[in-house]
Amino acid sequence: MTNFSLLTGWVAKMMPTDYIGFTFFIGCMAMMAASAFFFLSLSQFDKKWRTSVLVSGLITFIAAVHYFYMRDYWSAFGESPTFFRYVDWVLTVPLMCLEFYLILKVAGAKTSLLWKMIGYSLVMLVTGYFGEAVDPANAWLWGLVSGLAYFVIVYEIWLGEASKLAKAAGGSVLEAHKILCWFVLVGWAIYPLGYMLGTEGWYTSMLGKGNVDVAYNIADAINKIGFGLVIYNLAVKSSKD
Ligand SMILES: *C/C=C(C)/C=C/C=C(C)/C=C/C1=C(C)CCCC1(C)C
Repeated sequence: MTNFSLLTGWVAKMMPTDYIGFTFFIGCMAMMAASAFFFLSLSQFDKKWRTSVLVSGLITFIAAVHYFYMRDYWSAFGESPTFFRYVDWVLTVPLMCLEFYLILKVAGAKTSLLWKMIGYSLVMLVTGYFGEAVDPANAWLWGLVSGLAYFVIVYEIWLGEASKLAKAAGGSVLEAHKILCWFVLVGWAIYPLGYMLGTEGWYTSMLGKGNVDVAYNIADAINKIGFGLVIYNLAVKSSKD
């Protein structure tokens, strides 16, 4: 009996119909595989690209660890692991800002750009956390503030200082920057949608209630692994020429 509970303590039971749990499980494996891929590819690149690919690997690796906990939390409590979710984002989104900065360094990006982007993303995430976990009665208001910070990020990379630097860099950096911009505009937009499905607000009558975790898990896979692959691709191209 003791052995049995010890065992079940290690591996929580997964119901075959638990589709949300399934996406946590797949997320865990995908993030792990992506990390191995990025880390093991490092030696093939020029020194100046290694840091960027390393950061891609760190993003998926940090996510893999959080997915391990989130999967477990979900199967134990059947609730959204909101806390782990936001800890993951607070670590990985600034690393994605770092990716923008690193590739734009060739055109003379300054650290002030990096801190600005990290600042916006922290406002976006902290207010999102307040709306989901601390003050859900005003979820729409927190979501609005978070959404504004998100638009500032979109503006910065599409039209602001970052976009000017990308144009100055030209070539494969500009190409990669453009794809990353699309990730932020389209891929990141899944998160506010998930948020509206998971919280109560004026939008609930239009969208209904849905499962926030499926939306977030799909978005994470697209954004963390896809984003990393864009950087990987840039490093492959630039190490050749
Ligand atoms: C790897 C994790 C990533 C790229 C997470 C990104 C998260 C967002 C872009 C979240 C945005 C939100 C809003 C724009 C409004 C509602 C609250 C959030 C935090 C879900």
